[in-house]
Amino acid sequence: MSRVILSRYLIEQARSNNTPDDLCFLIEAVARACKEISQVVSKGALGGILGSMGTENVQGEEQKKLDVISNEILLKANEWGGHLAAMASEEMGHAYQIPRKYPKGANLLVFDPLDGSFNIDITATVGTIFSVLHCPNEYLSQNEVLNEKAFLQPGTEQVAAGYAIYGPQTMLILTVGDGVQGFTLDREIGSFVLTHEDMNIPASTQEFAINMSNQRYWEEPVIRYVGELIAGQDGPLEKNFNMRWVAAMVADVHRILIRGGLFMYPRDRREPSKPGKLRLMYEASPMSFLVEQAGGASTNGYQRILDIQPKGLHQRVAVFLGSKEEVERITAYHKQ
Ligand code: FBP
Repeated sequence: MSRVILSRYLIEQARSNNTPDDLCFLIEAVARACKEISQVVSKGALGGILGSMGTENVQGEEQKKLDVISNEILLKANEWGGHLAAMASEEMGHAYQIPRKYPKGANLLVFDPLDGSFNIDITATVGTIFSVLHCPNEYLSQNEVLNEKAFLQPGTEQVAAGYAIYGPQTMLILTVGDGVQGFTLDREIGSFVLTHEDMNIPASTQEFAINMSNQRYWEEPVIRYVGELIAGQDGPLEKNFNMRWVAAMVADVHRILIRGGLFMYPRDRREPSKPGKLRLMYEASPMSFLVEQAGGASTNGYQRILDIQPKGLHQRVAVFLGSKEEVERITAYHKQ
């Protein structure tokens, strides 16, 4: 069987699914940047790129060298293409304006350049998460600074989303709204090859992912539900569950896309003003688009994450995503 590489998949999508050409070119540019990030990440200590920058990002979080390097790689790979009105990222306080010397386009690219940063120094899996939106016409102008309100659209408005995962293999997982496709990087030819067509999340599961060390800070519905998971076949769920926590959302979500499961990062009482740890625009929203396209579900405990109207670029949200049966159960507990 002839191998389908990313370029062919995108060209066939443009032909059969009316995926716009500029979106296909944009995704190719993001994929190229992820290949470069994969190479840089794999150098580790040999590349002098481990450890901290000694700076903080807009979230007040320590910036790893690779956070900043990955952010730069994505900016430089995408700023010249003419497909973007602006970019935004976890590592930048404000939107990145396309330099005047380059043409602007009608898409917006939002990303977490390196998700799972605290896994870098221990050579555990990390990844890149990205989301593509259309820039509303009222914000489109070749000459003016883009108002970052243009980004503040609910996740249902995404035209594409995906992640690269830098693990034993480097993979690109992508949706353009026509299911979820998985591509594995063939380093010998430098191409992403379609290896996982139409990925699907089983509706039921026996595996969950949560950081248990936060248990004393959880709200009642989460305490109740995780207690039932741990009670296993002797409890109300009448089946045993396994637990995983890779501490890199891309890895936990990838496992769920491969074999099902439930990923939870609830809000907790450590910082009651924060609705959760994970960011809506460039973590929860793109991952929710992928999960729903693969037949799963994703809520913040009360509503569909894709329906949330963002109020800020770096807004945080509680996340319960994965196998539909369990997402519906934990969401029902929040509503009781
Ligand atoms: P970063 O984007 O700063 O890495 O934070 C997000 C994240 O690393 C997720 O990828 C992961 O699921 C979560 O934080 C792990 O949080 P914790 O370290 O509290 O378990």
